[in-house]
Amino acid sequence: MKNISELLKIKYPIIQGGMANIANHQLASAVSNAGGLGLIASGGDDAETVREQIRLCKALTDKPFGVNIMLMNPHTKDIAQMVIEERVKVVTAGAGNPGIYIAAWKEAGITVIPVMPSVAFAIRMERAGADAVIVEGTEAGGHIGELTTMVLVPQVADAISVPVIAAGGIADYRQVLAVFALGAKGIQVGTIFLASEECPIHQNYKQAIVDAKDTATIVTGRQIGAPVRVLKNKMAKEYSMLAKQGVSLEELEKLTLGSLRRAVDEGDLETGSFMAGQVAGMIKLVRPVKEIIESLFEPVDAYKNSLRIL
Ligand code: TUI
Repeated sequence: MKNISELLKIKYPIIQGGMANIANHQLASAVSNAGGLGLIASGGDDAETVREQIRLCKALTDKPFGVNIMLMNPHTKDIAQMVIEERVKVVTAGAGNPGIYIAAWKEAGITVIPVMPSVAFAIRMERAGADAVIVEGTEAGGHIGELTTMVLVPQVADAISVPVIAAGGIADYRQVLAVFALGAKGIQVGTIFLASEECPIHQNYKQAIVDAKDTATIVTGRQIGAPVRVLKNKMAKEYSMLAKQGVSLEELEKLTLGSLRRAVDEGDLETGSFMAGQVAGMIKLVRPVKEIIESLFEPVDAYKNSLRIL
């Protein structure tokens, strides 16, 4: 089995999460230049908006980077075609089933990495031609599944033969060691990059991550099958109330993406939706992307001989 660094032609086996409305060319190029795989998030954007970000990213790095496709996006079909035209190297796809696009992406030489919340879906995606899978535990921020990283990673690693990339609950080198021990060959992290100098979000959002305690996040919308993890605030309570009242999934998506923009662009602490993983409680500093990546892996190098697992 190829390791993740070889598969993606990167220095460290780390992918930056495809955070909607946040992960633009600026963050993606910083991560790729620091030796990870940066991702441009498509969120709810149209294909031309994402194409522009890809071109801006190409101008800032000659290293590989990828595009994350959020499959609930109504523009998914156009974006799926556009990434082929733009010769994007890697596509990650979450919040749905990318099955119908995989053959065309593979044909175009794209490395395809779907995000999964369950073993059954991982088996289906391996059969459909996925090159690797991202296994995302419920500790993660944003739209999540039910199972924890601790429980899901070893089960998926046992069930498939393509490499597993663990996501959800990773913000320091101990958690990197833990997921490698569980069978992962790489990591995807999002929340820790929110607290990076290069992350293009409002200062209030970064400060909210730095200030967060262990119990700072809650999951909204679980009752209606649209669980989204955010920092607790007035907006989170309102969202929960609306979800209980049976507002449609489409309405809730609009509300979520609208309020995410208020968090990201305006730093609106009351009505913004500050998506974040449980690890927000561990993050104490805003640092450059390069320093974050090195801090995740350099201690791992020092420990790996004694642990013999990497
Ligand atoms: O997609 C994410 N995280 C996200 S997307 C997002 S933007 C958004 N805002 C409001 C509503 C919806 C989205 C914010 N955070 N993570 C990847 C992920 N994928 N987590 C869970 C899944 C997933 C869930 C079900 C993947 C596949 C799936 O089912 C596939 C099937 O057909 O069984």
